[in-house]
Amino acid sequence: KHTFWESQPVKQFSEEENSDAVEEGPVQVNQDAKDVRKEGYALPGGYEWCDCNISSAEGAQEVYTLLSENYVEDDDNMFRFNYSAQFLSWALQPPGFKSFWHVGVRVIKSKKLVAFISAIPAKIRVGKSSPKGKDGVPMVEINFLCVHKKLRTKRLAPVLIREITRRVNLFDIWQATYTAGVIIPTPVATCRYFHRSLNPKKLIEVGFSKLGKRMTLSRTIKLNKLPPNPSTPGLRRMTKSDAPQVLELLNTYLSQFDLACLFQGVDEVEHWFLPRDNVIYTYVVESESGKGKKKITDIMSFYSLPSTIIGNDHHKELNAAFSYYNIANTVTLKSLMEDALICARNENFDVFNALDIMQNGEFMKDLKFGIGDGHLQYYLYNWKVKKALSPQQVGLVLL
Ligand code: YNC
Ligand code: MG
Repeated sequence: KHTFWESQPVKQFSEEENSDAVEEGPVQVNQDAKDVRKEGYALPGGYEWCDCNISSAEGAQEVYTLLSENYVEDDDNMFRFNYSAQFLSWALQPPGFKSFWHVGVRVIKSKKLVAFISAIPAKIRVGKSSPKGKDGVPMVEINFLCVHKKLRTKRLAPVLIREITRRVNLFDIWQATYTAGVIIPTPVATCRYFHRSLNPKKLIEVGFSKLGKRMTLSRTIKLNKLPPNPSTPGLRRMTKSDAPQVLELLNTYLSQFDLACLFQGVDEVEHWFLPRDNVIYTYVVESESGKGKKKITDIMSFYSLPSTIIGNDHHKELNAAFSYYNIANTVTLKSLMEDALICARNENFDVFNALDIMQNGEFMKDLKFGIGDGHLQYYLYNWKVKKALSPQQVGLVLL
C-alpha cells in the first residue's frame, strides 16, 4: 500500500499490465503556474521551512552534516554515503539553480536543520517521441531527500515532496526525474551497480568485499592489478576550451538512448564536466585531425562519492569513484574504461562503481567488475511511458 504515491500523478502499479492502453506523456495536463498555491505546506508544530544557502560555506556545511549523519546506507548499515560539501556545492548549483529549490526543514527553536530535498533544472528526453521532439522536456532532477533519523516514519517525506513540487510548479515546470533504492510506483528502469576493486586489501578489511572461495589476498591483489599508467594516446584532463566539442559529442552520443539529458550549452558542460579535485574527474582524448589540427574524439569521466565506514576503528572512509559519461570513438570502450580504472586508482580511489546503463555492460566482465547487491530504480514524475526501459536504454546519470 502506497497511500502517498497512489495520490500522485505517476504511473500506478495497477497500470503495469495493460501497457498498450497507456498513453506516453504527462499524467496530468499542465496547470497554470499562476494557480499554484502560494503558501508552503503545513509542517508539524515546532518546524519551519528554509531555503538552504549552498553558495555559502556555512550553508553547504549544514546540508553536508545532515546528509553525512542521515543519508543513504547500505542494507547492512555498514556504509553511509558521505557526499563532501564541495560535491554538494557542485551538484546543487548548475546553471539555472535556485536556492528556493534547496529546501530545508529546521527546528524553530534551535534552527537545527533536520530535513532536506533539492531540485535542479534539466532538459530530459524520454523515448523517441517526446512532444517537443529533440528538445526534450523541461524537468527538474530531485535528489538528496533526507529526514533526520529521529524524525523517520512520521510521514514527513510526503510533505517535503509536495513542497518541492509546489516550488517547482511555481516556475511552470511539471515533470521530474529521480532515482532511489526503494521500489515505489513505478520505476521507468531498474538498474544495478557493479563494482571494480582498485584497493582489494582495504575493501576486504572493511567488509565491502569478501575473499573469493579458494582465493588468497595476494592472489586477489594480483588479479586486480592494473598497469601504472593509462594507455590511450592523447588522453588528458579536460580543460575549458574543450567544452564546445564535449557538448557536441555528448548530445550526439546520448541521442541513442530513451532516457537522457540534453545538455543545453557550453556553460552546462563546463559546470558538469570541468575537473574539480575530489568531485568530478573528466578526461578527453585529443587526436590529430589532419593539417596539424587537433580535435576531441573521446570522453571519460567519473565522480567522487565516498562512504563513511560505520564503526570501523582502522578505516574511516571508503573512497569510491562512480562512472559518469563515457564516449569511445577512437578506442574501444573497454580500453577507455581500463584507463578510467587506472586514473581512478592513481587518484587513490578504493573502488570504481558503474551502473549497467548505456553501454556499460560491454566492458564489465572483461574489466573484472562484480555485481553489487541492491538496485537503483529510475523514476519520472507526471510522465508515463508505455513499457519500462532496459538499463541499456538509459543514458542518464543522477548524482
Ligand atoms: C524515496 N526515496 O514510499 P507511500 S532518493 C520517494 N523516494 O510513501 P515517511 C519515498 N518516496 O509508500 P521516512 C522514498 N522513501 O506510503 C520513502 N518514500 O506512498 C515514501 N532515508 O514517508 C514512502 N534518501 O516520512 C512512503 O518516511 C512515504 O521518515 C513515507 O522518510 C523517507 O533523494 C526518507 O534514502 C527517504 O532520509 C526521507 O527514510 C528517509 O522514512 C531518509 O514516513 C535515508 O515516503 C536517505 C534516503 C532518499 C534518496 C532521493 C530521490 C527522492 C525523490 C522523491 C520524489 C520526488 C518526486 C518529484 C517531485 C517534483 C515534481 C515536479 C514537478
Ligand atoms: Mg518522517
